[in-house]
Amino acid sequence: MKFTVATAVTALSGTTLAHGGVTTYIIDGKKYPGYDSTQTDTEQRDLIQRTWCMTPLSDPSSGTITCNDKGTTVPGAYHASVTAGGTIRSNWTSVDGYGWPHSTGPIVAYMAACGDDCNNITNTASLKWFKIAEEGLRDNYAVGDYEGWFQYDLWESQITDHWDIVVPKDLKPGRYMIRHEIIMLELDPIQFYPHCAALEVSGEGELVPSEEFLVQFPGEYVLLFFCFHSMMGLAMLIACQNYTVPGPKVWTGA
Ligand SMILES: [Cu+2]
Repeated sequence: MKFTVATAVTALSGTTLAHGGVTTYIIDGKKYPGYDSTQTDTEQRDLIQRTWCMTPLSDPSSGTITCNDKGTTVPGAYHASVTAGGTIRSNWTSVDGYGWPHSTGPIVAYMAACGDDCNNITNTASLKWFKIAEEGLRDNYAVGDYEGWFQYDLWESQITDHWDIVVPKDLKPGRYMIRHEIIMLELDPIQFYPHCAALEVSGEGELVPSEEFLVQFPGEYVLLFFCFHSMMGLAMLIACQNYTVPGPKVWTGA
């Protein structure tokens, strides 16, 4: 039975053009359009999101793993205001306007302190990220069972078209980059979909994460451990009942 599920995963997701990303944010109730990766010839302006390419990324040691390719700011780039404790909604769609095209693998979100201005940062590899949210494999599912993943809920917007996360309520105010990422495990090689945007956090918080929570991209991900490297093939993924979401522990501020 489980083999049937895996075959279906491949059949659903195997089209080469089925890629996408975060196309809209809703932050503290306000809507922010994302970069349109289908319109690379026209100049886009006044976005919080950095530029990205619809071609998926498969090398976590590349500089593009941080904020996608090219991961640059557009003219007029600014910071979205959010209160610590406020909600950030990311809408995930394919570039052709349909729902998210993949089903299997985790979704994560990181933040990094920017200093004075996130949009002045050109070397995103220098940022120190802390994880604020993750959705891994649900209990009693194997890696190859697509219903075991929140990513499946996003697949073709069947169950939802967005992921809501909360900015840690005790986080010290300031300017922060947010990095959302879906990791797609059902094809070989696996694919990474990172997206960065600039935030201005307000509130009464006084905390920042300690060193043990901070990581850098590239650097944090290595295609090594069991159930992460899809070279093992879907049969191995199906057999694997445990999946640890890569990266550090989530920092809640508590
Ligand atoms: Cu894709």
